[in-house]
Amino acid sequence: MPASDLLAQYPHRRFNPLTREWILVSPHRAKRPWHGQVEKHAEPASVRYDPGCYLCPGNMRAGGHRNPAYESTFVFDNDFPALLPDAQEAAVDESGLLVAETERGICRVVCFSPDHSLSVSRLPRESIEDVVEAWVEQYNELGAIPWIRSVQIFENRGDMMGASNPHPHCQIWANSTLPGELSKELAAFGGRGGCLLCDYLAIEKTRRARIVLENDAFTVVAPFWAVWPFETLVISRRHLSAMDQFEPGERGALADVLKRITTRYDNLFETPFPYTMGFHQRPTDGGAHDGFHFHAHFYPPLLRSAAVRKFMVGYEMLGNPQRDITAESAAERLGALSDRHYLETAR
Ligand code: H2U
Ligand code: ZN
Repeated sequence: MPASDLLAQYPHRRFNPLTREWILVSPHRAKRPWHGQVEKHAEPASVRYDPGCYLCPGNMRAGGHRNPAYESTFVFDNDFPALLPDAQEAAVDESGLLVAETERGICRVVCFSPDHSLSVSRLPRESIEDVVEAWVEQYNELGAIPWIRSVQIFENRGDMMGASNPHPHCQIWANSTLPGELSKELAAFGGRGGCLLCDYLAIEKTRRARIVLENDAFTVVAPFWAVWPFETLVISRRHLSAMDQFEPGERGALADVLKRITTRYDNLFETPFPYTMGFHQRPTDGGAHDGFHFHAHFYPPLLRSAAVRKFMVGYEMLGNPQRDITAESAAERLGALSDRHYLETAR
């Protein structure tokens, strides 16, 4: 039997070349009965304006700030920032065991639209392009601050992923040191002759077993080393290291793939599909980092229905991450879904 068929049947380890970590895949296990936690079926937000929402136009936020009557995107400094720009410098190091240092940073929130009821999957493409434009501006503006070395843009969608509010929005944390995931990836990109993701895309294009969707500028794959059941990786087809290198068509193309993958996610279990998504881009520490390849990760927790999620506990916390369905079967399911949102086809 070919090795790939055996891997589809038997427990095996897969290597993540971006983080240089292993994950355990147990394809035979997806059939087991489940008597664990059942999540409530989340309904999409129904009102376009919620007077109690701190992100809706014209409403009050914490600390007495009032949102303007914004009509497209709206960016503001997080009222409860995890990082502060003016933290006093201090460091301790006791025998290499008690090691700490102050960290400076800037945290912002980006509202995608004034419409409280929408999500990336349901926003018009042009509105998502406005969001991409806001991200590019923020990457440039924050990245230009001399002590900012990394600009992390991320969206938590849904209660299950800790989002505090259904109003479409994301966060940006820009800080003075490189976060762990970016550091691992940077080392992986630097440790190879050619570009890791250009080479990976070339392999995926010949096999096509894990490609979920693509357009002229971006390919979405269920990566070979995926950990979360329906995890995907959005990779620019052109080698570019950050959003500041987008050509005009690439902003629209990114909006297109983001809308399509989030629509398919919603369609999978006919539910507003929770996820954490975010971009990994070139550090803004002044280095060239030409070898870094721009991409986005989608980490969604759902496994078998709107109600059954994957838990990263037990062996995952103590050993290695583990998954029950293969990346190939996840790609096949996502690839077969429509680009038309289930709420729109129902009308
Ligand atoms: P999340 O939904 O991903 O938690 O993002 C919302 C952010 O909005 C969160 O980081 C901030 C929270 O600190 N926030 C404000 O800045 N002002 C408010 O009035 C409430 C929440
Ligand atoms: Zn709102």
